[in-house]
Amino acid sequence: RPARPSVIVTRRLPAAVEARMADLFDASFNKEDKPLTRAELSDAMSACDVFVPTVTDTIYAGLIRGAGERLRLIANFGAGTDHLDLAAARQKGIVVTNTPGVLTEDTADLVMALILAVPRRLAEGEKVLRAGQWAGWAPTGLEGHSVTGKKLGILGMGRIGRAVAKRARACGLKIHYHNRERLPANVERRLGAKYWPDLDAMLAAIDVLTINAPYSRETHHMIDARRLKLMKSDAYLINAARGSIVDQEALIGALQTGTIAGAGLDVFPDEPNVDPRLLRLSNVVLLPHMGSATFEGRVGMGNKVIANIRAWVDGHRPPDQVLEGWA
Ligand code: 8YV
Repeated sequence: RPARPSVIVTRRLPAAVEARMADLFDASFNKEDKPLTRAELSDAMSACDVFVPTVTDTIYAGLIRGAGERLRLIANFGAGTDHLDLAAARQKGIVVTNTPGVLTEDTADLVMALILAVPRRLAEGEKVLRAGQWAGWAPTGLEGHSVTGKKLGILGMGRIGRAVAKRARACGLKIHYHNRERLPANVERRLGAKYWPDLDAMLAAIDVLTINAPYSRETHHMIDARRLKLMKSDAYLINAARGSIVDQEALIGALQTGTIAGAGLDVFPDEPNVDPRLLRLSNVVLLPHMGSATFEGRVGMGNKVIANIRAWVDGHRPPDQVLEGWA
């Protein structure tokens, strides 16, 4: 392993992170800070020891197979690894790392903000005010729905799901969850969380659903037309995980016809394209994938990338090595 590996980062990172990286490694960054084309990805992956992609780079199996033998580590800047073909990386003996943990609280804050913003119609209210259409206080003006006392269903009870549970509990919501595995009893007690082994049954019982699961073959379109119909007509859906966990066509239909009451979306199946039908709906709050978009979060993610590369250079197992099938 080279003591000073050549590292290619596909985007720009916070200045302090770039400076540290340039100090430690032979690092280069994408001055234009826009997603690389497939051909540019291919060139970059053959010209470095360590490749640092982000969620805007789809690293297909073919790109990994075609990369030069030099590439030994893909140190993803981000927690989700669904844009990387882990099986192909493993086949080639390329180590993959990610940046979990440092974006948990910020992402949970954004989810909590959406859980409050959608039922309370905050985005609609701001739009009215900015448009100069606020005629003054009225007893039933912009009447939303209470959050306190409602049942929150958390789909995916990993780090982010648990951090959402803590916040939601403080806001008076009752915590329900569905997860591949049940949490230990003491964790359930601490979070006051009720486990539902059957997702369908949970969907029928809750008032707000938040999706906090990784995207994979198993979670693709996990929330589809059938499951949306199981939800109460006054229930809300929040998604700050990955757009394709929800069947977007089915969601748009459900929002248009009142199958559910509203949605808060920070992620979309084909980012940055947002279906224009969503833009026309007033019962949705739409955000441009900003769950972990804080200065502290991005510096934390950058430092994790650096720690993973340094461990690899020193011949240790990187702290955030991703195993196939797990994010
Ligand atoms: C990141 C995310 O901003 O970490 C993730 O999985 O979805 C985002 O919070 C993005 O992935 C950076 O690559």
